[in-house]
Amino acid sequence: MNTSSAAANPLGMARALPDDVIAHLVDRIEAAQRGATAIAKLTDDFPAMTLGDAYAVQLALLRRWLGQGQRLVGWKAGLTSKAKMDQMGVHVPTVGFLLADFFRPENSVIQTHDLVHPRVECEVAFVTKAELCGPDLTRDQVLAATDFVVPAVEVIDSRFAGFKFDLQSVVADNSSSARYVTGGRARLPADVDLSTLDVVIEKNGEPVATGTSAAVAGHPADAVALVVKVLHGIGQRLPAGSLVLSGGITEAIAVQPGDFVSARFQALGSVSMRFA
Ligand code: OOG
Ligand code: MG
Repeated sequence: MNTSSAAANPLGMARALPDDVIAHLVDRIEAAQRGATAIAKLTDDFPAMTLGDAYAVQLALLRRWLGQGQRLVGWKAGLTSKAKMDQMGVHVPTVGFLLADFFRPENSVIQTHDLVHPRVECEVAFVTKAELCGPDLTRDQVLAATDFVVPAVEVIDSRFAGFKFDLQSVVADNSSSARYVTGGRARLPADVDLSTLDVVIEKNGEPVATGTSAAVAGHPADAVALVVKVLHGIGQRLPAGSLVLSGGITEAIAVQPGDFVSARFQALGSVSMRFA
């Protein structure tokens, strides 16, 4: 990836805050993520913060993690469905990075002591086989560059008190990324109609949310194109072999220690986990 400081000054996304304030905000976010502590949203103290500043914080945080030996495995779309946008009160899609450390295997026990207030959401995940870049990829270009799709559950965890934030704050907080679980059945994109997959999230055996994959940007591949477009705006490309989470299809569901969660995807099988 391009991690030069030029990339931290996103193309077309004006910056308002000076570099020392960006560095201070990276410290705040890193401390909240490491300590699993809720903090006030960043715009409370820095109301002039722009979306460009927010992505500068996110990319600086990524550089920091990579410098500590973490590995980037891909990117996620945030707030690509109406259900998610309405739940969070933020109506602009975002991106966040995915580190190898965020991964948890299917059917594993996910600890909550190192999370603030986790929520689960079900998403179609893409694994790419060719580089994707640019501001206006088509659905077909995304599908042609897709190696396979696989069902996923993302465990999001806002570091902001009450899980309440605005666009700038959530982007700086890496779009609430925390954990993700892939599982079920991997399929070739040509073998499934990705626009009409029904999904159900079950918690402790009860259905708690239902939706259909068209909810994310009209088609999950369009959500991937959106991710690539935002990446283009912040000077990044999506390399071959990336994992992309295309965004929560339904509203996110809060989980507590002891909860058993299973997300069932039409044609893709299910992804289950327990929280402790
Ligand atoms: C922001 C992250 C949203 C999704 O799939 O929409 C997200 C949040 O809701 O905390 O990951
Ligand atoms: Mg998500």
